[in-house]
This record gives sequence, structure tokens and C-alpha cells, in this order.
Amino acid sequence: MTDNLSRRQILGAGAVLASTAVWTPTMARGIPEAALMDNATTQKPLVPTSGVDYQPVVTLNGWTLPHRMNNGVKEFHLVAEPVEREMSPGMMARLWGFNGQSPGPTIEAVEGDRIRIFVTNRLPEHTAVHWHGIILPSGMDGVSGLSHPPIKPGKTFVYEFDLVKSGTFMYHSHGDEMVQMAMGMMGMFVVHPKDPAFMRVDRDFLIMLNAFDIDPGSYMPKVMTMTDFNLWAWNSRIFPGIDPLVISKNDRARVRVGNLTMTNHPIHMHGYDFEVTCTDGGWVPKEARWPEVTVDIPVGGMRAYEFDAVHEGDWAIHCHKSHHTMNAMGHDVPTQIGINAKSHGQKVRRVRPEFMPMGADGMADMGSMEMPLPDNTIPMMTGWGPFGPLEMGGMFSVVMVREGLASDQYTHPGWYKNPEGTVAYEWNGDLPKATKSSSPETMAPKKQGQG
Ligand SMILES: [Cu+2]
Repeated sequence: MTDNLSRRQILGAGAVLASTAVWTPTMARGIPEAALMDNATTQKPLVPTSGVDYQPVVTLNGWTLPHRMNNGVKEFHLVAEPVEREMSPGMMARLWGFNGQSPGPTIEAVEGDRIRIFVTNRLPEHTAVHWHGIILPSGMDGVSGLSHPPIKPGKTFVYEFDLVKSGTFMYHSHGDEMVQMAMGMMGMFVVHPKDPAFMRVDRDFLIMLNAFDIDPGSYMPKVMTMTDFNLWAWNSRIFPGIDPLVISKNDRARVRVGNLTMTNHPIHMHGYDFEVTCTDGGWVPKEARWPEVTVDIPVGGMRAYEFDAVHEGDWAIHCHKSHHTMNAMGHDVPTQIGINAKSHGQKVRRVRPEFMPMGADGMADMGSMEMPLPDNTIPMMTGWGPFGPLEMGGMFSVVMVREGLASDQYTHPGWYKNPEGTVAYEWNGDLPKATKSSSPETMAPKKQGQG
């Protein structure tokens, strides 16, 4: 392995891409075992046991694919197959993915590695896997029909290339792409720098933005949906099913966010400002970074940002498109703020007896309402915090920064205990005379018993 690494260093990246023939004799060992994951628990980072040292990533509600070394080559085995994914406790989705889950397992390797990825197709139709953002030979790029023939059901293809640069990349299906992406065939691909000190952080989180259109009460995504998705997910999970980002105070933290949905997502993190340090094109030089509190992740793009976790607390992190922090919803519910729901409801019920007036005082009631839902459906606005209902869904989680956590603790540390005098409180003194609103049409109707 040492010989091969130094050979690559001497030849440089351009020459490496042409050196495939050197590796062909290593194929004698057969195909590596395909690891399988049967649940959506966030797995502890997979610490490297040999070779270059690096801080492994934590995929929220996900895992990293183990590899084996074969004569200096890192070998992985992905199996494209139908999977059952728990999107949140109480909701299962029937998706297509890799090795038992959607998204597929995260692939982690090191700059300079030679890798060999076996892809076995257990789907009912052909597929191909594209390595999004990775510099590689054209025939390894994974576009069905362009780079190589489609991988037919039951067949296994081998992708093999050198990782010539570090960064955050993705992989996804590039055969019958619209259907297979809508079904969840995607994953993240992290290449760590060969210099263990370069861009090193203490905690490194991974989020794949994906979206599904699954009708309430059903299990299968509607694959012909173009833009009107109803489940906005991180790693095929929706809040309250998304684990928190747990960080020990003063740790240097990185969050890598890839977007394989059909729209952009402005990811906003409370309590901090941060710097974008990496795109899927590469690392951003220090002098070119600027401070942000929201980072827009373009379609088909990745942004990684970093911060020093100096502010203790529970900090919301979410997509700032507010309909992306809601679960499957009735998009056709009319705005009823200001309507006298009682008399209006009685009139509508004469023609539609099942009608229930919603939202005359806003929609916040939906967060705590005990409403009968179809099976396999998560409420539109849900989740509980230490002070009441969170009224969130979809792309939402919490960054939890605590003093003195063990370096390998990623589980919920309990809600933040705010120091005395640092929580917003109710005013119980006199109130000034209210100024009359100039637009009474937007005010909620007076409730019985109110002045
Ligand atoms: Cu969004």
C-alpha cells in the first residue's frame, strides 16, 4: 500500500486516473460482504482502525458503510434494494435505498485512497450509481447509458477509482432517475483530507436533504410528483423523528448539508453565526469565507459550515421555508383567520357533514390537538419541548450544546437548564391602553365571554 501511495504522489492526479490496470490482479478475493442496517438510530462514528487518522462523521439517523482492505484498495459493497424506512416513530415508508435503509449508508474514505465499490441491483428495474462531485474517470461516473450499460436487476457492477481530492460529495441513482430519486436512492460520500490536521473538527454532522410525496395513510411515495412534495426530510426522517445535533461546549463543529430535493433549502441555525467552509466543489479558502446565520443549499449542491460551540443551550436548526417544517398537510385548507368559524361551520356542514372549521385564530391549535389521523401518518405540526408543543415537523431539529460531554456522546443530553433570570417571562404589571388596530379584518373574532 505504501508503494502504491507514494507512486500516486509522484505521478500526480492526472496520471492516477489512467492507472487502473495496476489494480486488476487484486480481484481474486471475491465480493465483500454487504453490511445491512435495519433501523434508523444514529450510529456512533466509525473510527478508522488503520491508515490515515481522521475525525469520522455522524450521519443523523444514519450510519457509515464498513469497508475491507484488499491489497491496498478500500472495498465497499452497496446493494440497491426496496427498503422500509421509519421516517418518524409511527410512520413507515416503503422506499428504495441501499443496504436496508434510505438514504444509503455514508461512504467515508481518505484523499489518495484507491476505492472499489461493488453495486448489486436488487430492484425490479435497472439502475446505475452516480458519484456526485467526485473527480473520476468518465466510465466510472455512473450515468446509465452514457458512462456504462445499465445495471440490470440481479447484476453487480464494479466502480473503481482514486480519490484525488477531499470534501463532501453525494451518490445517487442515475437510471430512471426521477422515479429512483423520488423513491429515496441517495447517500453521502465523505473524503477526509490526507493531512489529519487539515480542517479538523471535533464533531462533524451529515445531513442529506430529501423530499417525498406520501399521501397521509399510505406508505409509498408518488413517483410522478414534480415539485409538490409533502414530506421534507433530513436523511429520510421528519421531525420529531430527527435526532438532535449534540455538541460539547467549545468543540469545533461542522455541519455538512447536501440537497437532492427539487428545491433549495435555506438552513437556519439559531444561537450562532458560522462560516461556510466547503462546497461540493472543494474547501473555501479562509480569506474567501463570510459570516452567515442561514445558508441556502442549492438543488444538487452541498454546503458545509463550521462554528465554535461556545454558546450553551438548545438551539433550533431548520429550513426557513415554513412549509418545510410541517408534515404531510392538506395544501387546500383555506385561510380562515378572522372568520366566525361557528356559524360558517354550521352552514358548510349542511352540504359536507364531515367538515371541521380550522384555523380561525391561526393554526397553532394544530400543534396540541388530539385529532384522529389516518394510520401511518404524523401530525402536521407536532413535537414537544420543555415548555410545550413545538408545532414543527419536516426539516427541524435541535442543536444541543452542553458543558463537559464525553467526546463520543451523541444521544439527547436532556433539555437545557437555563440559568436563573435568562428565560423570557410573562409581564404581570399594568398594561397601557391598547392602540386600536387600523385593519380589523385580520383580527380573530371575539370569543364568548371576552369583552
Ligand atoms: Cu426547505
